Amino acid sequence: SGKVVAILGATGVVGTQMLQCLEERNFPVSRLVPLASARSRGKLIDFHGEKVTVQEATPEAFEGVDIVLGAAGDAQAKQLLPEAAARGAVCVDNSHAFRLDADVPLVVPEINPEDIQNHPRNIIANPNCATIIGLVPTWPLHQAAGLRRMIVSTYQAASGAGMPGLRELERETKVLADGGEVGDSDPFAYQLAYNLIPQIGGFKDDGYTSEELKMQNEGRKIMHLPDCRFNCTCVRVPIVRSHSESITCEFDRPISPDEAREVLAGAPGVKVVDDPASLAYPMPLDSSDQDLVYVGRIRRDLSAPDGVNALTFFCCGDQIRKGAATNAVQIAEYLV
Ligand code: 11C
Repeated sequence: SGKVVAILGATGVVGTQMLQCLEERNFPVSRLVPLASARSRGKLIDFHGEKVTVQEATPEAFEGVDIVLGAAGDAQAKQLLPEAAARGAVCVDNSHAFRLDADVPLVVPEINPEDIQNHPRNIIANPNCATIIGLVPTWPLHQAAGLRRMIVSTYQAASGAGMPGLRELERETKVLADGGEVGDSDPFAYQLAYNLIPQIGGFKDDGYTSEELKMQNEGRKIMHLPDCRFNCTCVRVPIVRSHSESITCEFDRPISPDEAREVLAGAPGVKVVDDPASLAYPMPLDSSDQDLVYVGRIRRDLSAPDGVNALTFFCCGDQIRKGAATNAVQIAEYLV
């Protein structure tokens, strides 16, 4: 017997991917309840070969629902998920709204699945996509050598900003190919095509953006490493999907690139693509529409004071899949 599963934000980039992940992974769904804003009410979506009608997301729509997969924004999540939880549903939420609340677990199943069990508010949070993609390969290295510090630069795809971001990159690319002018670049602050934008989210303390602080604050909570030090720079790049990250990790103990490759080869959720001789390294085109995080370019950090306790690597992962939908469905699998 399956579960009644609602998707809040079923028509967006992440919601659509959640539906596909539920199908692919044969999640036991007895009834699907796709929910969206009033604008999308009545739309038909395909699920396991049948048409299902999108309903307006109201508190009453969660009656009888067992599991909610949240793919809406912070405001909608804050307003509606407590209503769902009060009606007995367990919510796996992809928004930022609850991630740092002490009584809400924040989970990457490859890292801290044991945290799923304790969800007193019936809400479990899915981390930010750039956090998940960076931590999946970092965690097994931490287990091997003890993580002390992470320095991260991200290269984040347009679709990280949802359907509007995806459509805007497509529009700009076409306009420029036709010799036109881009004009306003909503939802981005500047033209993204043929450009890079070193700002994701709003500016906060010390000149860091909200996206950059998510890596630190969510990373510490997920890995249970409250003293781990982070320095992150997040950059939007004109890529359709799959976020990439250049990561330098400093450890308590020595770890060589060969040892790291061996550890990562046996780690869940990771695919090692690391053979410079044959020009094999992770690229976002290759990791798009895949659930694994690709990792390569693994090498010593030549700038590390002791020379042996730090590594640098490059990773790419589909932020709509592992960075959002797949991770949420994996958490839901633990609930059943
Ligand atoms: C981006 N990571 O690529 C962001 C989007 O906290 O879930 C997701 C923001 C979040 O723009």
